Amino acid sequence: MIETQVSRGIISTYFEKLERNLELDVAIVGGGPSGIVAAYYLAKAGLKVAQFDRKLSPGGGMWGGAMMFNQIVIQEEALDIVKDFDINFTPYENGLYCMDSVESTSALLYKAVHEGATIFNCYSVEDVIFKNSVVSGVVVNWTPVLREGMHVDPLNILAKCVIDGTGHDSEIAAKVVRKNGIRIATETGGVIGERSLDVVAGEDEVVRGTKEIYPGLYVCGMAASAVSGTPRMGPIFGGMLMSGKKVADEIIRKLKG
Ligand code: 48F
Repeated sequence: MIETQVSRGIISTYFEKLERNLELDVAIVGGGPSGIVAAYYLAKAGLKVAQFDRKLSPGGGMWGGAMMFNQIVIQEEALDIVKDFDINFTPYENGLYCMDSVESTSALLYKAVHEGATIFNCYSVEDVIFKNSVVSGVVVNWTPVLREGMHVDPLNILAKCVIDGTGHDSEIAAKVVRKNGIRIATETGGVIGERSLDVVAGEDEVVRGTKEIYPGLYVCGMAASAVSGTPRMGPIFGGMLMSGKKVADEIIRKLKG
C-alpha cells in the first residue's frame, strides 16, 4: 500500500543516511553561514562531512538580514565565494555589495547538500567525544528531547575534526574547556568572549581567529570571534563566508595533505 511505502521510504533512507554518517572526516556543529560554507568546500574536496543544527531551519542568523530587513552586505574580498554559490549581488558603493538574505541562505544550504554534505536539522550537539586528549567526534540528541528536559541518552558520531560553528555562544569550545580542564589556543587559554561592535576589526579578526584551537577542534564564524575575544561586526557577512572557507582549507590541508 502507498501509505506504508511512503513511511518505509522515509524511514529506510533516513537510517541509511544516519548510518553513513556515523564515522566522519568532519563534523560541523551549527548551521550558520560560516559552517555551511565550510561544509560546501569540504564536501567539494571529497571529504565526508555532516553538519548538525539544533533548529528546524538551519541557516543561523543570515535569514533575517539586519533587524529583519532581509538584505545583507558583503565586501569585495568575499565576492569569489558568493560567485561559487551562484548568489545574485548588486554593487553598492565603496567596494560593498548587497544581496537578498533569503536567496543567500538558501543558496548556501542547497549547494552544500548538493555537493555531498549531509545536514541533520533538529539535532543538538550536547558534548564532544574526547579520546586521548583529542576531540574525536560529537554527541548528539534531538533538540526537543533536550528542550523537554527528558532523560534520554544521546548518540555518538566519530569525526577526525570537529568545527565549532555555533555562533556567538561558542558552545562547543566553552564546553570542552569547562568539562576537560584543558587550555585552548587563545591568549588566556580559555574562551575570552566577544567584544562590542567594530566592523573593520571584527571582519579582519574573525578570519584570523579561525583555526584549530585544540587537537581535533576548530572554530569558525562568530564562535571564532567569541573564543578569541574579537569584536562583533553586525550584518556584514564577508567575514563569515571567508572564515568558513579558511577552516575548510585548513582541514583539507590536514586531512588530504
Ligand atoms: O550564529 P550563526 O548564524 O553562525 P555564524 O556562522 O554566523 C553569524 C552570523 O549569522 C551573524 C553575525 C555575522 O555578522 O554576527 O550572527 O557564526 O548560527 C549558528 C547556528 O548554530 C546552531 C544554531 O541553531 C544556529 O543555527 N547551534 C548553536 N549551538 C548548537 C547549534 C548546538 N549545540 N548544536 C547544534 N546546533
